[in-house]
Amino acid sequence: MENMKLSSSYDESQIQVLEGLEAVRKRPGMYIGSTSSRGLHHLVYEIVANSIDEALAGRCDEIEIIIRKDNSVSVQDNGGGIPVGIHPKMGIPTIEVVHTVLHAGGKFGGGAYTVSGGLHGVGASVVNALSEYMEVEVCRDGYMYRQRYERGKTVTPLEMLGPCDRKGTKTTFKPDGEIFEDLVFDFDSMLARYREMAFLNKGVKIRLIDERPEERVEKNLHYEGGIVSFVEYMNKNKEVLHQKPIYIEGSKDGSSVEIAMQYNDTYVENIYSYANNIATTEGGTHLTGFKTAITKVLNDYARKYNILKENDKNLMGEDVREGLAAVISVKLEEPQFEGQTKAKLGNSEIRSLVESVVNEKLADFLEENPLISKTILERCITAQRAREAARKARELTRRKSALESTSLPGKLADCSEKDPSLCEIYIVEGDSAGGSAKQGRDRRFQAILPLWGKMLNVEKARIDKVFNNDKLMPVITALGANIGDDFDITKLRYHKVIIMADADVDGSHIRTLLLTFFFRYMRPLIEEGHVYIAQPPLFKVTKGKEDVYAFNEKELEKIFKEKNWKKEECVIQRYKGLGEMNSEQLWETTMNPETRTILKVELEDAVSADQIFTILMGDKVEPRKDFITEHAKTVTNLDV
Ligand code: 28F
Repeated sequence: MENMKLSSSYDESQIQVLEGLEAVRKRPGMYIGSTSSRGLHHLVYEIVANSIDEALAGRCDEIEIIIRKDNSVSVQDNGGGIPVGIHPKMGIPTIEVVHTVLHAGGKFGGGAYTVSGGLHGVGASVVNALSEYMEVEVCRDGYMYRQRYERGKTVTPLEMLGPCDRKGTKTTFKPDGEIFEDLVFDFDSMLARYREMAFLNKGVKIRLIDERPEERVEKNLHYEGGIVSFVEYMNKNKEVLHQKPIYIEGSKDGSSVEIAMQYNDTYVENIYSYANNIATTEGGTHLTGFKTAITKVLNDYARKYNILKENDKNLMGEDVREGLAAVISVKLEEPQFEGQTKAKLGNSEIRSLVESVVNEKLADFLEENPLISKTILERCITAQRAREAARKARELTRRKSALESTSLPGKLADCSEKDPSLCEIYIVEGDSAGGSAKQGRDRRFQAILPLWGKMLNVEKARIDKVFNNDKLMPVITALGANIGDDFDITKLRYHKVIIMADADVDGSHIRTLLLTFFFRYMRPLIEEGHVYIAQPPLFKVTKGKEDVYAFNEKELEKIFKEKNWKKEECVIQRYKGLGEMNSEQLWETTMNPETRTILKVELEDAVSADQIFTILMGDKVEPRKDFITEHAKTVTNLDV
């Protein structure tokens, strides 16, 4: 009888299994967000998350991720190994349940097993369903086992391969070309991701290997300092106000919080928050608790020691966060993720936990380190004064614009269309290019803003300087969405903001400065994909009556080959700047949506973007030299 029951429940669950994974293949977006490059990378993340769970359970300290030549990926850990015994409810090996039953982790592991969890917490079965094949090898209890699946279906029963003296799990999978739009893994974004993982899980050694290039690349990511190392890494090209990051931790009722923070001499606030190792880019209760508490603690200290005098106003949040690099990592049993992208922590108990831990321990730190406290508070007070100055500058601009008949900048040649989603603005450096752009554009939906005057390096300036800068103010008013904390993307007047500059050193300088400005003061503009770089051609090739344009030397060669033209029979013109093109040529090559190429500026990873802008625009010369030399190398390699 008992046997009968077992086998009948086996059948039922098998049917359920197939339906489950079929559903994943039918609607992959529901489980991994999308089938774009992002979804593809999410597969690896889901598998690595299982290894991280093993690390959190104290059974694993090494994880290796290998990208193979055929774009399959292997992930291996030295954890306990996925159990292989027959699952009491399902009547098949547990490892098979884990890989073929949807939500196996939550359903069968008691729910609380995972704390690292992927964005959607769906695990190995989803990755399996979306893979051409998956092979899992487990070492445990002295033996090695293996099982293979294809598109979610078991194709070989669990095999026992022989004795094995290690422990752990190795999963190899190849994402399914029938599902994903893009099958190529991006090493740099994976490096950033797993470096972050290594910071958040101190002591865990993550090795990331790329076998695709001729010379394989191997990165070892291992930080005994955890999030303290993370903050040091964030500040590595910056001058810091105190040598060691401040580290605070505490826990209560099964939840824990860890914070590392260090001030640098820039005006930028960089706070990264995580819940169960998941980046909470929309913030949440842990971040709110942290912000409230540091503002209170610093004000209390400043009052107590008379750094703020009786008639002085309290420091505001933005004053105490200027130049602050910080990481907040909380771990909790039942995280509630809210918000548009489910990247905002909602648990209210975490707010009070973070607040009380920071209130107590940051206050202790300040009392014990009076010199550091003094440096930090002086800096906060300078920030407070600058904020006051900025407010005055802003009021002045508001008053000024109220006097003028229109608040739009005089140099702007606006378009007639009023629906922002159809409008484009070209930001053009200089006079002559601005002129041809104005003549060449389609004035129905293309606006032109020529830039004038001295550019401000925003990396070295506070917001009050930005409001006083003749070059940036027109950009701010033309876009119509304000800046900094007041930035409001719903007010944006053009959904495509296109930077158009020459392909030379000056052009690249203006591009970098504008991008830095957008990154520091209008970040959502970049994050939501509104910023583009125009690609004017470098060459014009003329043969008889035919003109062809090329964006670089490679393309030039391609034209000769494809058209079967001899160089001697052609006129090759090399454009030194946009100004050399007449308005028709500019329209045809760079502005006509039918024929132009524009590059969308994308922000894959905020930590490295921050570092690159600091390197390019900051004070330290050495890192800039290193960066430029390194990139010069890449360029030579490309040319070879
Ligand atoms: C390369 C990917 O997936 N590693 C994993 C384990 C270890 C255990 C486990 C995994 C039990 C009932 C769910 C071992 N010993 N790497 C991995 N290592 N899963 S996944 O258990 C799974 C749960 O259903 C494990 C004791 N307990 C758990």
